[in-house]
Amino acid sequence: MTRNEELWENALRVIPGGVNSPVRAFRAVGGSPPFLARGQGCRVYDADGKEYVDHVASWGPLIAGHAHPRVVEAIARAAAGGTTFGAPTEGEVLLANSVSRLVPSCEKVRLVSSGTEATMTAVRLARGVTGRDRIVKFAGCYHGHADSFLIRAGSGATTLGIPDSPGVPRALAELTLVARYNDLASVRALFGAHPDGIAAVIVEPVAGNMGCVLPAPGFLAGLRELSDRYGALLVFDEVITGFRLALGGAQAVYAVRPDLTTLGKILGGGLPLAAVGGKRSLMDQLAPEGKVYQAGTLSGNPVAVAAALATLGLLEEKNPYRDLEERTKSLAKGLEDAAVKAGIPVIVNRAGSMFTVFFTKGKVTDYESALQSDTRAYARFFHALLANGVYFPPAQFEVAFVGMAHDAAAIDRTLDAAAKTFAAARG
Ligand code: KE4
Repeated sequence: MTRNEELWENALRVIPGGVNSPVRAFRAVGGSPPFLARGQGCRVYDADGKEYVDHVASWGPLIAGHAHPRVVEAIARAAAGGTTFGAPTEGEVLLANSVSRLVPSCEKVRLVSSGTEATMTAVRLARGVTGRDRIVKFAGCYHGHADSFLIRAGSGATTLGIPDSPGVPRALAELTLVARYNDLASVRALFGAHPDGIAAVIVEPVAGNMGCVLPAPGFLAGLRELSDRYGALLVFDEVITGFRLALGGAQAVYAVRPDLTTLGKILGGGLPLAAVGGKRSLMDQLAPEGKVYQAGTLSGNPVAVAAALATLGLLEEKNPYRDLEERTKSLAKGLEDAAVKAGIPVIVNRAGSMFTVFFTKGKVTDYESALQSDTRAYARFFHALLANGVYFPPAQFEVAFVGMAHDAAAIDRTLDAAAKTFAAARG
């Protein structure tokens, strides 16, 4: 029995599904996951010592790669001075100022420990400020696992076939209205039905949780206009796209300014840290300044803040976005060319350095079209890459990433593995 198999058997006995987050369990692709023991740059190593080029990047945070020396050093230095105080620290002020400078719509920032906490806070704040109860989300978008979001949710909820989770009270679920991504008419209809009842529209400005789906021209601006017309807040969930697509996130790329923004993943540099930010007039409604309550023992944790400051410092200094765009564009084209050569229907959707290989013929522009993908073909693709030392997301409805540490040798290995995989699939 390999070490991976031993660990898996033990994990299944003591952890639900053997994992601490469902998408890690390989349910969508079959088989059992390797236990990762170490990461360095763009490579990870499993419990049996096998090396993989990592395109999961812990589902997005590791734009600077695994164990970046400057991040590790910042963490070690912070930890040596104490790991948490439950009191204000200088680092939190420095980080809030950096976020506000890089994402100007975030005039004020509240730090939390996960993307779910950030989106949960944003929706409670919107409801508290507007006095309205309904929210609009989009089928296939995933905003973490707070009750109001587990309605037609993407990511692991779709992967596991539970986009509407048991345990969410019907009375609450009914307050989440679901629109179709890239379909402004579906949003207009919901506002028409509830002209004074919608507190917020929450959207992934580039979707990552139905696989990568880009906003159609005018879609985000249309949401801005509708939200303004009906007095709802526009919330950009930039937990994936924040600091991924640009230093200013998707809102900088698409030049649409939301009322509230949620950030996470890259912001924490690999440690548990996320944030909600927005207009001063809105953020000051949060306790203790305002009455909308929100709290967290480890919110703004000094070690996580140190990782965040080191990561944002790296991104500002290196400004890797043009290079990441070019390298990811070239990888995406190589993957598509290899599939076409083998006669396999594949569409690669890409935004910056996030992308998804969809096994489908038609364009993927929303949840319905994403669900047309051949998830069994994706599973075969995934395992063939894994066997060749390339680690892709273990689910069709996720995004893969290229980071600063993906060197030419890593990209070549991914392309070679994909070409071999497609050729073998052609038979
Ligand atoms: P967390 O609570 O997992 O930190 O963040 C929730 C969240 C919020 N918003 C967006 C746009 C997100 O993508 C996420 C989390 N993403 C998934 C993967 N697509 C996290 C991986 C997992 O669930 O283990």
